[in-house]
Amino acid sequence: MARPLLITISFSHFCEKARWALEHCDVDFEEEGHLPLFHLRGTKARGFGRSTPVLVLDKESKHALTDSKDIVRWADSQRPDGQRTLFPEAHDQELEQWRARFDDVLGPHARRWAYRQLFDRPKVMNALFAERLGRAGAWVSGPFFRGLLGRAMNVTDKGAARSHEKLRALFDDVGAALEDRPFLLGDHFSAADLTFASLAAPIIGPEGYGGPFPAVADLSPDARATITAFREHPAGRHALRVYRECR
Ligand SMILES: N[C@@H](CCC(=O)N[C@@H](CS)C(=O)NCC(=O)O)C(=O)O
Repeated sequence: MARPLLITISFSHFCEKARWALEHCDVDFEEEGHLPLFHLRGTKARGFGRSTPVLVLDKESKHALTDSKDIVRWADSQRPDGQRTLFPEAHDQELEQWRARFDDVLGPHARRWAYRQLFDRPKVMNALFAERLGRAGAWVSGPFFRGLLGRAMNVTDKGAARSHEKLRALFDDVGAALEDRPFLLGDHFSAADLTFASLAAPIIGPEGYGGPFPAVADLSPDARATITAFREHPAGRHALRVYRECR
């Protein structure tokens, strides 16, 4: 079989989740990274829906996985030793509950809060986009992208404040669950920790993030203070530790 192709928005945290799982399970794959909007050339134009990540398993038959959770599960089934360590059977239900909350709440709210901070600092956002568009291209297209992404995700002050609240509540629940165990499902690293840490990345800025990442030091003082608070929260400390030890 040819190497699977991972189509991404390079800096997306949902794509980081898929990338981390594939690397963790020693899958040999190729990545095709895009900027938002341009990603449609990789996804929609080829008949793979809109969103990233997409993992193309067979280019001829167009067999592909179009959701990050399915890519994580598939990656775990490909381990050379046959051990499915990311999905411990005994914890099926618990894992599914965490996964759904991380995918449905943490991922979208962390993204909206982070975009709000980027919109406040066009220079930081442009640096991310300049990697592919060049500096001039990023400056010229900046307002267009802010308008487009802002409308798509309702990136407003009010929206970001609501996201912040949701994130704090979720972090409190994760922190409480970790009071008596080193990992979310017990003694071992699993898809729950991987999903949590990758989707929390936009609000903690972990070292070892597998895609491009905004310059946290150049964000507003308020944004940096919030990131520091998330990093120091027991749940944030867990995500940072998991990045250090398991990424
Ligand atoms: N449920 C999807 C969500 C992925 C998602 O939200 N991807 C975003 C990037 S973070 C995306 O590609 N958005 C662009 C679009 O939908 O056009 C998954 O887990 O794969």
